[in-house]
Amino acid sequence: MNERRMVRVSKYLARHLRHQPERIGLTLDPAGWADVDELLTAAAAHGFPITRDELGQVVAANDKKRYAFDESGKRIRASQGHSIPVDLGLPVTPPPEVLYHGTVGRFLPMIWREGLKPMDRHAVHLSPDRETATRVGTRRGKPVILTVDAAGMAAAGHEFRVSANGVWLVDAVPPGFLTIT
Ligand code: HQG
Repeated sequence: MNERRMVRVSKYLARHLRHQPERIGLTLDPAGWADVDELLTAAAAHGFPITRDELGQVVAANDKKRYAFDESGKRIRASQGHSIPVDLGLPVTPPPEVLYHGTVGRFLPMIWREGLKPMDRHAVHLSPDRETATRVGTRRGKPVILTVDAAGMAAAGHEFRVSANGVWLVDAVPPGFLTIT
């Protein structure tokens, strides 16, 4: 499977496992799981056939480990990034002292005013290191890295969860916990 095909399949999965399962008649359970056979059948029926082997390769080799099978291998879900409501069932986890958020300058006036909001997703995504945050910010332009006082937020009662692929999730980050470095 070449890189181009890998990216195409990954984007197709993102669309239907995070955002619009109904577009191909797929139903996710409340934790975001789709039945693998149903997914492959629905994709083929909607003009985008994927083999079981390709699916396995995308799950295993995807650069960010965006997707995961359940223990039986019969179900698949996105590890994070949903816009549809899902309860991933992740436990509340004490975060590291600081986490990072990569964004771009044009969002800063709003961010200083209202903090980080989930926007179209169901959680704010934070990165454990600056390199990852830089990659996230670069998607939108010249990256600006914000440092989040995660320990301070946790002490103030904010709940953090970490996805299967290492993305830290929180409902919101008030401006008082943000600094630019
Ligand atoms: C910004 C990708 C104005 C925020 C990445 C971001 C990540 C505000 C954008 C994952 C704001 C939302 C998530 C406010 C936040 N006013 N702008 N109050 N609060 N923003 O894509 O964190 O490839 O939903 O800074 O690698 O960029 O999809 O979030 O620029 O892990 O797996 O609003 O998506 O992963 O954008 O990225 P997003 P994100 P995948």
